[in-house]
Amino acid sequence: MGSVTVYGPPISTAVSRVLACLQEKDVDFKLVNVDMAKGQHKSPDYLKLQPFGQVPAFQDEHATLFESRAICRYICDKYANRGNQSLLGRNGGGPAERAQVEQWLEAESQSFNPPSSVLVFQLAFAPRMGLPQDPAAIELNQAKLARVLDVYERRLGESRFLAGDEFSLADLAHLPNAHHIFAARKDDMFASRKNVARWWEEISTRPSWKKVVDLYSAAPPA
Ligand SMILES: N[C@@H](CCC(=O)N[C@@H](CS)C(=O)NCC(=O)O)C(=O)O
Repeated sequence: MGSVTVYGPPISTAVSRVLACLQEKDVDFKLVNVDMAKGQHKSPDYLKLQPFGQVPAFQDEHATLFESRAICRYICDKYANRGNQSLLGRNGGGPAERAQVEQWLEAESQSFNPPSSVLVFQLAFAPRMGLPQDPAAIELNQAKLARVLDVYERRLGESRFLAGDEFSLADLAHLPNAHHIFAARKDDMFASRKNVARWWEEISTRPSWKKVVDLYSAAPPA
């Protein structure tokens, strides 16, 4: 197997999404830190890997990629026979099963991520960076996220995981933002919804995710 390199601090949500996928797929990787406090993510060399100057960037012998969710899809396709083999739907599950995963991956990216990433910044990273919090942004995005979680609550009353009865990339993609919201003691948004709380308990205690959280350190926020 060729070597896989991920560039970026593991505590960054988009980086840890890719790391969670690699752990779930049991693929070895090298992690290269990018010192964002020093602006390394905007350096000419780094921009050759990630033209928007963001983390993560990803490289293996065949591809140089950015965008965490696209990287995760690539890892699942390329390492189809390794680790968890149903992250994009079960083998033989067909297009309808894959489409369910894609649908909920899009829901994560288009509906869950916008309010939750504002909350992650406001609640987790702004304090670490010594920046003031914006109470109006927190309130607005908590309300937006609550509406998304109401939809999840109904869905998770019908199935064990978002795309069906198997853990998939769609569930995995939620782990980083949800982790930071929990760490900031905003867990009541999840705990007050029975099915969401059950789902979160199940996905956040997977060994693959625990290994990613173990990589979090006093690294600068991203
Ligand atoms: N949609 C991108 C988002 C990447 C992103 O926003 N990364 C943040 C850290 S989580 C970053 O690099 N921020 C620094 C910047 O935008 O200058 C992905 O999923 O990879």
